[in-house]
Amino acid sequence: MKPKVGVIMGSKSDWETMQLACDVLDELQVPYEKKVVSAHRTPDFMFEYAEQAEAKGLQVIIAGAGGAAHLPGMVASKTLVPVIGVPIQSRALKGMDSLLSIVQMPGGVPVATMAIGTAGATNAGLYAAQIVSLTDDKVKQAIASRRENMKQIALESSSELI
Ligand code: RP5
Repeated sequence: MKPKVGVIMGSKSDWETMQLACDVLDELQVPYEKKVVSAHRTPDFMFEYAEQAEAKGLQVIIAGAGGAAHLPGMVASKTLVPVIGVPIQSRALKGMDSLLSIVQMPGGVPVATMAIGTAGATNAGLYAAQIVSLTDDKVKQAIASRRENMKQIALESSSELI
């Protein structure tokens, strides 16, 4: 199936976090592709990827990066496909560097910035699926049943309090 979501990350070392976004997309049966695309190590490839995203049929791009995390913003500057940024939890500054690099976009070029680390990656997968679900009822149903499941688990967790 043709990918509807592009999951990109600045380095293979980001995969441990970014695989959580892919897990959600797998669970909700949203077709996606995943690639290492680096703003600093492969800048030409980054621009090519962004420029071709729409024609390839991507409806949304999830971009994870850490440290001087320029990937989401630079990709957003070269495409009208919505970009979701995931700040990777860096070792030196615990992801505050990544968060601030991604979230402080100048007015006019938006990036939907998620939380630092694993929660951000999971929510990026869900947010991307919600964008896809605007034109795909099967995905909408899958998201609704995931929410319902989460609600039941939370309600039942009261009985586990000791
Ligand atoms: C960023 O630099 C990547 O997104 C990664 O989070 C960080 C460190 O990359 P490696 O040195 O581990 O490849 O571009």
